Amino acid sequence: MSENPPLPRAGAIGPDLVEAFGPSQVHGGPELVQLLSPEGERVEHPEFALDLGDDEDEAIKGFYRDMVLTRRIDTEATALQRHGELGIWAQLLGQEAAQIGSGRALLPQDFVFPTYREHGVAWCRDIDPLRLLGLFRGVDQGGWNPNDGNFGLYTIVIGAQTLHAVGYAMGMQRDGIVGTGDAERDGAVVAYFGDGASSQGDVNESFIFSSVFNAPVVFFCQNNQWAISEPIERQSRIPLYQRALGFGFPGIRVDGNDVLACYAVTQAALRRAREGSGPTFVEAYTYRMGAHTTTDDPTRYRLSSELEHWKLKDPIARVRAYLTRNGIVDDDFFTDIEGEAEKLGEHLREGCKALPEPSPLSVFDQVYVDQTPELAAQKEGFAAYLDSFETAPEGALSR
Ligand SMILES: Cc1ncc(C[n+]2csc(CCOP(=O)(O)OP(=O)(O)O)c2C)c(N)n1
Ligand SMILES: [Mg+2]
Repeated sequence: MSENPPLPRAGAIGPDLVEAFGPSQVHGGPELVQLLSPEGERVEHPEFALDLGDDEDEAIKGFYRDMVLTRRIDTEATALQRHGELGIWAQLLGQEAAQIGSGRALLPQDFVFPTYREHGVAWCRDIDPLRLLGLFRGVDQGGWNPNDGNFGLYTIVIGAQTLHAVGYAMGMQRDGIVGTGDAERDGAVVAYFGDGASSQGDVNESFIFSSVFNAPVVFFCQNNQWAISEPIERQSRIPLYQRALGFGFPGIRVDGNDVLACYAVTQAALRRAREGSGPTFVEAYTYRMGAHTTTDDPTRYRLSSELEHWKLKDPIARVRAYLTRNGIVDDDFFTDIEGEAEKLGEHLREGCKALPEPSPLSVFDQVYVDQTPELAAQKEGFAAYLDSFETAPEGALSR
């Protein structure tokens, strides 16, 4: 934890702004794009209309289901870690709207570069959540094929995936699948990262490359207010989205707990990228309600009143309020989803324990597409070493 004198938490966007402009700057400020209030009331925004196709109610019901099931994946995985079945788990509690809203704005031809917390986006890309557990159980080196669902592997090295994203987007430009006017083919890339990552050199270099090469990228930053124990005040003196202007592309701050606004803003940014107009920075203003990971104890560095404040902005509760208040669903709708969540929980609990243990030699098989002679020799040597045991050493995996 930092030894520096504490900065005021007011506004979480730099004390000077709140001092200069007053309470309107607190908690996101007036620039925050919102389409659904924390009380579940629809509000309009002059620049971002909600375009959910023919059946808006059905789409919003779908978002609700996605968010509830994603939260269930998260709570089951957390419990599995507590039972010793996973080595670690990175919770997304509180960030469901940011992930489902942005994830559902993607088209099949878009490509995603996630961090380690994007379980909701993985859900939108049809990645079996059991595959996420394989990684956190330590029985898999990646979990899924990135070409299935155009969803890259989880990246633990903070910010590194933004470089991969820009490189991939520039490749798409060279493949001629950006800005052709063919809506079935034109694609874009979304790079997910956090508020803490915004301070990394890699991320800032990505901004520059994407800007000067006009790469089709949406930088989707989930500002969950914390980078482990470092608060947002230690990352920026201005709202994060305002940084984009300095790099030469637009930045937008959206209510990250509002699934409708996250959908609308990401959709607009993706459309812009696909049509060849370059990158956009989206700052989803949200909150990490859980711990950084299961190894972390947030009560050591933040006040419970902060969490209580954000609980009132819960991303799932506001959609539930909207659906109920407007008579769009009845109780059966919620009961059915609860039943689905139970089944999903079972799938995860049973499936996790049944995940196959990897052979120690498999580590040599997925380094290169074609095995190199050097690696083949190393594999042979390691196999001979394993064979030298009359009985397998305790705890060792069988070949
Ligand atoms: C290059 C690098 N430096 C440090 C770390 C250790 N680390 C893991 S998570 C994290 C904080 C990231 O915070 P943020 O970008 O806000 O994402 P969040 O975890 O809040 O989603 C750090 C410093 C790392 N994984 N990689
Ligand atoms: Mg963060």
